[in-house]
Amino acid sequence: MAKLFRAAIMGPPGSGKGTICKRIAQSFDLQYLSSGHYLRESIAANTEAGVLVRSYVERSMMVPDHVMTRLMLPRLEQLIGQSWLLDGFPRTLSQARALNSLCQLDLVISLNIPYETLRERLSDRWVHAASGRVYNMGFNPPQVKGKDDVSGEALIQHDDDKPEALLSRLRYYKDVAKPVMDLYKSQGILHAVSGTETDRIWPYINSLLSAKMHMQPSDAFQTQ
Ligand code: G5P
Repeated sequence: MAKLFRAAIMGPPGSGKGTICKRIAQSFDLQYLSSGHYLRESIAANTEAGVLVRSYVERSMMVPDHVMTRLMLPRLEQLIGQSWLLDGFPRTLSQARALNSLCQLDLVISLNIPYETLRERLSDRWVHAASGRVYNMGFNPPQVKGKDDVSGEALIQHDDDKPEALLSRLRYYKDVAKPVMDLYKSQGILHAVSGTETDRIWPYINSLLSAKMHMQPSDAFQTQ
């Protein structure tokens, strides 16, 4: 039977979850599921759920747990028998419990990035609204200032990336994430990674994943 590996990345807004997940997915050939991506997709589709979701995401509020689990769990159910990586889900204890009832994670990486770094990054972040492509004027700037590389359309900055909104998002993140991290710590699968630069954190995450994925099935993998 195939060896399976299931991992999740947690971290505050701007901690680099998306950037790191894309690197992991590419390097380790894992399916990559981003809660933010699926939320934006449902908003763009303008479904009943999308309209509801928009009212939360636009105000940078957490989407209710029952909406999130309904959005994410069916996608994971379709991936039974495959290895995957979750970005931004679970974020609350209720989401973590719902996920646990479907399957057991092998590894959870928590990104621990100082507030000042997050503030600097997000105030420099610009996005292409239609596709969700993200740029950072210092780290990964667009080829033409203010324009999306693929469509050439204008980039925008989210209101919730401005400093006053960011501080309250980060406080809220800490409160909600703590019991989730406690749960994964008690299961022995939580690895916290601290740093200010994705390029410096990446080698550590790369070795961690390599070590976990090369363990014997009885040590690291489930076969479901
Ligand atoms: P998202 O889309 O999951 P957030 O707010 O959790 O949104 P965000 O802001 O997208 O996460 P990230 O993925 O952690 O951040 O980080 P990133 O986008 O890779 O990097 C941030 C910026 O820093 C980018 O510009 C990047 O280029 C740059 N960068 C990365 N590394 C470096 C570096 O080393 N140096 C520098 N200088 N720059 C760097 O969710 C959106 C909304 O959906 C809802 C919430 O409302 C959320 O706000 N939501 C949920 N609600 C409830 N439950 C859930 N499970 C939910 N999931 C999403």
